[in-house]
Amino acid sequence: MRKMLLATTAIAFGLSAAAPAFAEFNDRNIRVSNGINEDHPVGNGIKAMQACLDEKSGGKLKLTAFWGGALGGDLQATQALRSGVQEAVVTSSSPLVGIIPALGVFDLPFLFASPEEAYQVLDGEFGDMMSQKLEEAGLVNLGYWENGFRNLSNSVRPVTKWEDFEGMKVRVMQNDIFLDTFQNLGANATPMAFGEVFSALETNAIDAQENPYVTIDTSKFYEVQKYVTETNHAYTPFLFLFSKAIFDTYTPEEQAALRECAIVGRDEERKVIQDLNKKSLEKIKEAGLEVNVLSEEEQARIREKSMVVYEKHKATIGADVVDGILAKLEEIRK
Ligand code: TF8
Repeated sequence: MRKMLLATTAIAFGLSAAAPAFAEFNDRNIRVSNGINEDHPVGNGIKAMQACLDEKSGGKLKLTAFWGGALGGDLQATQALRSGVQEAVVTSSSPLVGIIPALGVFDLPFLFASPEEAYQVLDGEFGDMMSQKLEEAGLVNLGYWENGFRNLSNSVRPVTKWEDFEGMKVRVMQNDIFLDTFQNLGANATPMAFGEVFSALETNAIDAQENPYVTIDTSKFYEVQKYVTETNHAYTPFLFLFSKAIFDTYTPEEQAALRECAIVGRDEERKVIQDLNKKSLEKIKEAGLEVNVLSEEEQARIREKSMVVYEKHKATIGADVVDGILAKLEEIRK
């Protein structure tokens, strides 16, 4: 009897030890909305994130990515997260300033001077502080992925100095800081959702747009543009946002896996961008576009002319936020 009991205990014990190691994980289908296309480095990031999730959750946490704005534009998708009807989005911070004005700090012209500098600010305390504000708006920021340094493309003339912007119809994101930056340079700036940009360029409803090389490449803007100028006028981050309403229903293990794997994905995405940037520029040139790099002198003139935008938007962004990031950058640059 005693022997039998022992044996049963051993079996029960053995069973529980062999019980699924992923009991803390439920089958989850996580829809991730993207405005850009799958061949953008975000695609590589999502793959790396999925591999990490597979390992941690035994295949239970599944990302299903949607591309090319199939689930709506950045803003629309973000609102779907806030109301708890969609899980995730990879979005630029810029179209979200109507929800969280402080995010406008990243739109200030010529704020960051290098990707490394941006990573230090975004992956550190300052980035955490902004994530806190996002959380208050119902959005869990799983990490700062990269959109990157933005350059100008247009169909009318080479831009080599700020005077060349005069009267140019430039599409800007739905964001007053970008609007003012280009208005201030003499352009006729038009806010527009990303999904409308290609056809607006194609029909000449607008002359110009500004985005990183990898986007000019993967969204095929080079097919409908003639000139590119490396302006590096702003570095915009991507946010990997999760619906807080949905996130809060997940187990702590699921939440931790998502947070950790989003960082694995981020690192892969940033790495691929660095490589693709050069290849995209080559592709743009091969497509026959004329590429200009602003001289240091012209870059300095544009930067100086753009500084009025900082003062104009400081109160809306929050003086503490603007002063905070400038102090941090000063510290990094020492
Ligand atoms: C823009 C942004 C976009 C991204 C993308 C739609 O120009 O840079 O490329 O936010 O997700 O609107």
